[in-house]
Parts: sequence; structure tokens; C-alpha cells
Amino acid sequence: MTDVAVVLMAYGSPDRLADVPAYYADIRGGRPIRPELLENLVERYRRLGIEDSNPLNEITEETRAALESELGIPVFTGMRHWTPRIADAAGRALEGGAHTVVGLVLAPHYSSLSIEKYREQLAAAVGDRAELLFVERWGSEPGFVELLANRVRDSLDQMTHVVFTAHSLPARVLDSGDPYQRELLETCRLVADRAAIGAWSFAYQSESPTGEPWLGPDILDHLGELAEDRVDDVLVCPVGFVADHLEIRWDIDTEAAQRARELGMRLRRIGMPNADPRFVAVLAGIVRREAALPAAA
Ligand code: FEC
Repeated sequence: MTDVAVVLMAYGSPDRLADVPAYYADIRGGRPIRPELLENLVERYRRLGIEDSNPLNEITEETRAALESELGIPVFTGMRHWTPRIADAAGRALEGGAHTVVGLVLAPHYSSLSIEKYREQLAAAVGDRAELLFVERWGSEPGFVELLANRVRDSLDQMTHVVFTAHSLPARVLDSGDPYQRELLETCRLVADRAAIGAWSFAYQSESPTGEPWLGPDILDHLGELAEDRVDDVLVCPVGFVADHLEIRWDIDTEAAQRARELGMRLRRIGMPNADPRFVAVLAGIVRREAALPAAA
């Protein structure tokens, strides 16, 4: 019998269209939202068909259930911007008798503006009621690199250029020596080596209109630069996300795909890890190592 529990954290997604205003308000943390930005976000979710139910939260639940059965210890989902909240997940872990809580975010690369925010919520909820083991990063995890490399290799033709992507952040993050960009490029390099890719580049995606500069190049501009260099076949490999959600299905599959069409390019992307058992096995390995649990039989 173990007294270890896992809080598996994700960004969170509205359960239905009517939740979008409250969800967006949570992301903005009380800062005002221009009405046209809210309308635009509602429209994006509507176009993805989340009127009554949202597949992202189903994927997270599937991943949670698979991780729990793989590890044989309780795993609770905690969302940064939606329900069930990270604090609710921590509360359930403690009520269940956990003396050690492992915090694992479904995002591989550390930044003070992303992973650290998950840590703050979890640490505040756990307090001194249990030991907290928090996984800060796992973007260079060999099993994750192997999984992405296999997906890239399976979709690669001889002439394909691979564009790795990750969520952009306000550019000021680099001023404080944040490791985000360094860690992203390390994952790209590892995957490119493993898949023996000849031509690859990196671009950011999903910049928000917050009125300050964000890290670039943005994928939409980058596709234009590649077209000028006569690249006409692109495979997108998102390294900073692990599931099908708005940022993948809208920003890549809709917006970037349309830009590519306008430029006369072929654009494909790898399938996301979602709840693939090989990906769940990678997550389980990280938790076992962090909590010094026995290896899988
Ligand atoms: O499918 C879904 O419903 C949720 C998709 C989703 C994921 C995601 C991941 C990351 N974000 C990161 C940073 C920021 C920063 C801001 C920001 C804003 C938004 C908005 C939506 C949204 N994000 Fe997101 N993000 C997702 C969704 N994100 C919706 C607000 C409207 C919009 O911009 O379109 C700016 C906040 C502000 O205004 O102050 C910064 C980072 C990640 C990857 C790591 C992670 O998953 O936590 C970093 C998925």
C-alpha cells in the first residue's frame, strides 16, 4: 500500500460554449477583455464544435485514467484555468490519505509564466499537509523524444521540411533568463537527431493580442519565409503541447493550414500523443522516478 497520489495538471478547456466567458476571464486573471476578443474566442470554439461537450477534457480524463491504471496509485486531474481545479484535485488526494503528492503538468517545458503558475496553485493547495514532489520539466525525456521522432519519421517524405512549434509567451520572459526557449530548442534538436531529419526549423504559435511583444517567429510569418526559400512541403511537429485542443485544432489545423494553402504549400502535422499508451508509459516512468516507486513489472 502506498500513500502517494498524483495530481495531473492541464491548461483546461471550457466544458461547453456557454463557459467561454468565465474561462477567458480566468485566463486574464481579472484584467479586462475587449468584447471583440471574447467574440472571436467564442467563434473559434463554436467552429470547433464544442456547443455541448468538449473533446479536450475527455482526452485529459482518458490520460488520467490510463496513468492511474498504469501506476496503480490514485491520479487526480487538476486544471489551471477550468474545473476540476488544481486545488480540488489536491484536496481529493489529501482526503484520500496521500502523504506525498506528485505534481505533473501535461506541458513538457519549464517557464516562470507557465509551469511555475501550476506549481503555485498546487503548492498553495497542498500547504504543509503533505510532501510535494513537483516535476518541473520533462521535454528531454527519452521516451517522449522517441515518441515524437517516430511520429515525425512515419510522416516524413524525402523533401519534407519539419517545423517544430510551441506556444509563444510575452518576450519579456527572456529578460529574466527563463529557460523556456532553450528547453524547447533542446527537444527539437533531440527529436531531429533521433528522426534523422535533414531540414527543420522552429516557430512559435498561438500568440495572444495582449498589447506587448511576444516571442517569434510566429508560424504564420515563418511559413511565408519558408515559401520564399522554395519550401513547399511542411510537416508540423508541436513539441510544446501533448493533446488535441484549440491551439492545435484551430491555430495549426485551421489558421496555419489556410496560410499554407495560400502560399501553395502542403502542410501536415503529426498526431498528438493524447492518451496513447506509449505516452502514458512515459508519464508513468517520470512519476515513478520522482516518487521513487518501484519500476513497472
Ligand atoms: O483547447 C483549449 O480549450 C485550451 C487550449 C489552450 C492551451 C494553452 C496552452 C498554453 N497557453 C500558454 C500561455 C498563454 C498566455 C496567454 C494565453 C491565452 C490563452 C487564451 C486561450 C488559451 N490561451 Fe494559452 N492555451 C490555451 C488557450 N495562453 C483560449 C486566451 C485567448 C487567446 O489568446 O486566444 C495570455 C494570457 C493573458 O491574456 O494574460 C501567456 C502556454 C501554454 C502551453 C503550456 C500549457 O499547456 O500550460 C505557455 C492548451
